[in-house]
Amino acid sequence: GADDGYRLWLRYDEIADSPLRKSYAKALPRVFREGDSPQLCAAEEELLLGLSGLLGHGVESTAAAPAKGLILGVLGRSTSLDGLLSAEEQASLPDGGYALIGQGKQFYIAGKDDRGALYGAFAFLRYLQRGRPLDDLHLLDGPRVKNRLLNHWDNLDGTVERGYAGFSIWNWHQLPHYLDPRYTDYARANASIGINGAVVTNVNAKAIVFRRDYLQKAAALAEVFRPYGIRIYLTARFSAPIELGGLPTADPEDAAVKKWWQDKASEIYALIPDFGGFVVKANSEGQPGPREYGRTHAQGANLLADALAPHGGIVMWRAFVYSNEEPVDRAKQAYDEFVPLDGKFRDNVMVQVKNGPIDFQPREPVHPLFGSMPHTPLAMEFQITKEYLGQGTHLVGLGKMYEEVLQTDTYAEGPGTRVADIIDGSAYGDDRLTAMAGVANIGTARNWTGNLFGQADWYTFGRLAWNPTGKAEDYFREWSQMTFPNSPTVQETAQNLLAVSHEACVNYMTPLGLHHIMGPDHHYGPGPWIKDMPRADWTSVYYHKADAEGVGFDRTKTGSDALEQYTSRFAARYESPDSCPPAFLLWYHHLPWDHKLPSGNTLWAELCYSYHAGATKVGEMLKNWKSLSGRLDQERYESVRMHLEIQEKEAKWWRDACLAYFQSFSGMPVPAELEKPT
Ligand code: GCW
Repeated sequence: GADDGYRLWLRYDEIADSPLRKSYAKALPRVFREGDSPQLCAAEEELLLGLSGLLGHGVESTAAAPAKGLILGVLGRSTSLDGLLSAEEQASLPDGGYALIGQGKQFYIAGKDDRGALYGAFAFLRYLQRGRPLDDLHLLDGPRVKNRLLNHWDNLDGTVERGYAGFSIWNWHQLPHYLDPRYTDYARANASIGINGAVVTNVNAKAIVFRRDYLQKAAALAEVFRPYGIRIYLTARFSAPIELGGLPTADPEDAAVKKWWQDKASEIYALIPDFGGFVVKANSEGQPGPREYGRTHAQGANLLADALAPHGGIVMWRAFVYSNEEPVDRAKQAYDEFVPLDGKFRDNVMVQVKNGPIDFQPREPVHPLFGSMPHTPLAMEFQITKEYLGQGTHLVGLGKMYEEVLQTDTYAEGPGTRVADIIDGSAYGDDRLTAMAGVANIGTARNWTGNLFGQADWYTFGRLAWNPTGKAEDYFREWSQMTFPNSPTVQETAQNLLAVSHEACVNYMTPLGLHHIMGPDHHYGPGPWIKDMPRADWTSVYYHKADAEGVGFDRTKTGSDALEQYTSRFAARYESPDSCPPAFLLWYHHLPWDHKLPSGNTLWAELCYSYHAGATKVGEMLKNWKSLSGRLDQERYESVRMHLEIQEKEAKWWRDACLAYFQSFSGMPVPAELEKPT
């Protein structure tokens, strides 16, 4: 039948393999929940929904522990779980952790706490959705990062900044009394991948969200989220004390300003007792901030942190700042501004850092702040929405990019200090405050993300926030199995598309370390020629610096020396053009067009081969998808096919536009074998 993708990866279609289905049905005739917290009740409800769907018949709950069936509870509180785990095992579970255990004819979902039970229920269902055997079930898991958040860049008027899946799902006009069932499904989907926080407003914030009626609306959302273990957060506009409070200043050292924020925090917590805290973009791209009063980012962050601290809230202060003055190298600015502040933030402040030093480019080196602020907890900010990666139309599995970043060795505490180790706190032996945030790609589109494969980016982000050392391919497999159940062929193809697409995108957009050469403002399509913008660092020519001699941004000692912001072990890999990995060559070096690469090709020829390889790969992706015609529902098949047709056309557009532009400088011919029309 028609399938609009609304159910995401929580489809719960009846399992087609009937021996498998029957074996599950035999093992799981009923469900018993011991305890009645809202999270346990939500977990049980999900189990009944999921089991009934997967098994093809109603599964019921019972009032006492069954001799045969599924038992759900919280360790230390539900007596039916007593003795289930060894003391050692139990102690190894972090908050939010769970155990899935099979013992004789009973199966247990044992949460370390209420949230853990909920995550365990979703993990158990995932197990069945993936057709895994129930024999000898003994699985312990828990989150390695404490705060796993979606950042919605959603405006109160319903538009979404850099959103490509329709409008905001938050209907502020109808809140707090009308609760769209979609809010519950949103919470279920997030809980299923362990997301435990939602920042529902744009970082380009409006003060009005702190007005009482808006806080009541936010409180209504918080109530829907609560059974699913999700806390609500809001973005704080730094000048709110002026705009909303009528004060003459927002100076963080002003007593009346401090009082205004304290009162506001108390008002918020009276309405939302588990309110998460504030995310702040200050003194960046026109947003107000402490610098206007000659104060530092630390003083600004601490003002809000002090207001939230008595209630247990946190501040996530963004490091995405760059000054109004024209910089020599924008990539260096956040580091210069924040490193001197290391150790000056309150205990409940995190600095939230984008994965790379420029801005969510198809590929960037890791941000130099990772590993450079040992006394400040750093939160990772990834983009799930694909602002610079083909937006709503291109299929680009972001998981590979997340993994590349998280696995990068910063050498900050010696070899083996991966970004993942900094994010989960293990690098410095301090995991009191850890976080990963993803800028959401969700909107009112019937399938939530517009592009069906955008669902995979949401899914993979959540799984990696839970375990930043995880492997993207494992999560691609899970998503594909759950999204296209009952068809291994479709699953394999989907998994493969996710695995190859990021590299393909980098190749047809910005190979060899090129960056920021897209169309202006909207950031869609090629625009290497862009040179007239209000700021030099919003142009393309600022970044590629192509001329008759060569191309690339010299960030070594002879140039901006951005490499100096990294550890010397890290920098050593990139310093010399001869040993610099080709993927970052033009990020760090300005090189002649005829520079010889290890492959034996000239730089110009390598650029041509890379652009062509990217476009060719998209052609293969389309062909592979088309081979699935008839193997899945027409609606999802067609939707992906049409998007891939666009992507194929636009990959060639990127290739041809960029090569023609760069050729006007290099004056060199495109290698003959690439000249065949495609
Ligand atoms: O990526 C850029 C976007 C802006 C965004 C900004 C930021 C929310 O183009 O739209 O604003 O980054 O992250 O603050």
